[in-house]
Amino acid sequence: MFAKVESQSNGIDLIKIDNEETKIVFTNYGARIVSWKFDDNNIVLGNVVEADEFYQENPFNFGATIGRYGGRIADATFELDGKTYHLDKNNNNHNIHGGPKGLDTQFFDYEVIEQVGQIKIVFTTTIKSENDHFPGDIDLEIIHTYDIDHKWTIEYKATATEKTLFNPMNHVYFNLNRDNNVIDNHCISSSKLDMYLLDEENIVASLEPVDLIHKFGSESIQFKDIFNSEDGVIQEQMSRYGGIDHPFDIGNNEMTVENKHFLLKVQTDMPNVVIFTFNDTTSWESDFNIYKAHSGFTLETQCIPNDINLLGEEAPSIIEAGQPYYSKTSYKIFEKGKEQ
Ligand code: G6D
Repeated sequence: MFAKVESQSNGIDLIKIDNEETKIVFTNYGARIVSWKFDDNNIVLGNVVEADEFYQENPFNFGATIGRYGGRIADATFELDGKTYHLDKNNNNHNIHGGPKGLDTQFFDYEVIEQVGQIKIVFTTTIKSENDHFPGDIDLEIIHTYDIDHKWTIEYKATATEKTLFNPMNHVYFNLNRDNNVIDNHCISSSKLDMYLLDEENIVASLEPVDLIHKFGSESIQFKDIFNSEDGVIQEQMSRYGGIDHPFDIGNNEMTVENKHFLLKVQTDMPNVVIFTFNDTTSWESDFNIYKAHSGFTLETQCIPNDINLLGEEAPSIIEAGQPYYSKTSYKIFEKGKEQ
């Protein structure tokens, strides 16, 4: 197992890790994952060859670290300790993914650490209140670790100068199909799959989620069965969004997604997973845009978006000044029919 760094233009470095059967690539631009291959099969969406042009244009946040706040904050406004904060509106009337100067647009410092059986890349930056208008600056370390049994782990370590919101996640899109065809055939599984419903503008409408395991009578559900559900409530949501763009509660902090070739296991200490099935790919006018609806799906491990407006002082995304923050998510890929 070894790592090498390749510099492209625009300050973009690619950090390429080779673990024989699998290969994974990260970049300092947005501390993002660019590529993950099992033999010749791309299991994530990205562009290694023209990363320096592709990522600065791509509006879909491919593989990026998202923060300081993942998802939408309704009306780009929230209250904390009696003070009202106004954020940039970069999604209709709302703030999404931390605003236009979010972590996905930042160049990170980084260090590559090669250890026995694993390689770590430690990315560091400071999130500045003057850039995103949330209270407080945050010193942030994001550690991507790749280990010999094909597991990618992301750890977030942060400390804020003031009480603030912090809700980071990674916006990687997976596609486990060998032919990269749409992900409708993938199955999601967990001991709990409770889906929160959204209003007309993608904002969580109620804190009473729909129990999909109960609705479908199984802990393992194909995306296409959700997309084509005849259940009135689910059907309304699917036709509004063209697929899934919803937060979930999962069971025992883990879930899997699989097709007939691969199984992806996700473990997280974050309270929710937002699943987004890349429902509308048309907004990017570029020769790079080769994507159709459902070309991939995300598993954004985070606190429920807009938690501050839904839960006030109880919002899990609130962090206190000077108190170390830590969270961890891992994604492990298995090729079916092989012992690992
Ligand atoms: C997120 O939930 C959102 C989507 O609505 C958005 O389009 C995407 O990021 C870029 O997953």
